Amino acid sequence: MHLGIGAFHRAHQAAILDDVLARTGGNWRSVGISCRSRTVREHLVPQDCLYTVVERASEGERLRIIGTVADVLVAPDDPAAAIAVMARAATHIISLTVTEKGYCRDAAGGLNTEHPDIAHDLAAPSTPRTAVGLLTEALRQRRLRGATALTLLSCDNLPQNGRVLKRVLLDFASRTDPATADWIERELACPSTVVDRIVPATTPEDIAAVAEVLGCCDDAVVVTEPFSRWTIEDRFGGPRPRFEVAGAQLVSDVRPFELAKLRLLNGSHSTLAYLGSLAGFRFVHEVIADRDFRALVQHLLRAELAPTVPAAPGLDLQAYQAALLRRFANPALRHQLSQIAMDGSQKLPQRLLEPAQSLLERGLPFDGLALAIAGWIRYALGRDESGGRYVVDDPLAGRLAAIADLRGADAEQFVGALLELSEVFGEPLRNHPAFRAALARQLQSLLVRGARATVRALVQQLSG
Ligand code: CS2
Repeated sequence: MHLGIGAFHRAHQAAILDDVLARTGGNWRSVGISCRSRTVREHLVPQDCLYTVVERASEGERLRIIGTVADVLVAPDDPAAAIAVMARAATHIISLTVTEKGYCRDAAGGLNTEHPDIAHDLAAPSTPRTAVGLLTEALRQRRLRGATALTLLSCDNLPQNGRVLKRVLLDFASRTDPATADWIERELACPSTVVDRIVPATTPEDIAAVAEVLGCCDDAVVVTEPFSRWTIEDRFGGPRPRFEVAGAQLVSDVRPFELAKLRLLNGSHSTLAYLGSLAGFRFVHEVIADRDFRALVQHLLRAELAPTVPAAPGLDLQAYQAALLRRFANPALRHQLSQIAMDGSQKLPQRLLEPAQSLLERGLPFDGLALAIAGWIRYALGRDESGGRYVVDDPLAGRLAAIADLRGADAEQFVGALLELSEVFGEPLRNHPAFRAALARQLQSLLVRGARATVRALVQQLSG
């Protein structure tokens, strides 16, 4: 089963499973569950759940048809049906891509019981709306049926995503059904995993281009890059496909790999998204082609992000940095900055704040990170550099808008108000005078001089 069958799952885990089956045979398939919209079901089911993955590089593209999806269910239409498939004994793995906000966590990392959908699910656990509610009900039914040996595989960009998942499930179950909470504690395997593949949202032009090549229309096309990596903590609760034959790394500890991915790739991505959007760019490859922005990302990778990642066998941080600069520059991908910019409040901590804190604790400079974080603050004000308004797509949008509307606020006041968001900024950073001052300085420059001039000034300062 896969919860959250969007483009990312189809281009990553489903394609890896397809490779495994091509190499080893076997009868693994997956049933996808949409947690919100019907679109994926409407696209996939009429085509027998077959779809094309287009791997685009500057030198050309490769098309593959993926055949591992057996069916797609739409949870809001029939939660009981989705739960029944998750609960049956033949389901050995339930993987998830529900995005950072799908875990509905509070500032302390536990379940946010005030989240309206969680409050709904706690009151009506047999007709849940959230991934947490759906899973807990499925686990309850499995427990009653005596079906064990289950693995949940979180594939979202969160540190220790398996632990995060287990914690919110335990918080939920302890309120609705303590016996299931005990079962989760004892029986359920939730290995952490690190996913690494860039998958821009599919556009109508992508669908039209693939139709030209295939000679038939595939409504469920996904576009991605040639690179793909999956690092999985080797701690399954039952049977599993041999993911390693398709290149997945099974390791005893994903921590160094997840820090490398979340900080170097995702941290640079968010930097490019906020500062690049402010500077008027639309796509990742356009920003990275700009000399100053590229120099900023190179500096961040080498001097402020890589030094916060511990060494590990099989982790070559230098090669990863070089590969990232090439991957970001891929002009065939057309990865929109607005896609990366969304949900910043959920993404910032693991991508930019934790590395900044790590540098601060060691007394090391963090100017690039301060600029990147100030870039998010500036972006969250919802006005471009000509004063035009845009929508800030974020679960905290209401609170961000209230801060943006503070009359006559200066950079220091905006920073002060943003640092009050305890879901985003943890204790040590919120009250750190050097951190606060560095953010205010960079934000002031972004407000007065704009993103391009501020990036250039920092790059010159760093090279001088
Ligand atoms: C991106 C990620 O949208 C975003 O926030 O940074 O989706 C990124 O492309 C993937 O994590 C790459 O694996």
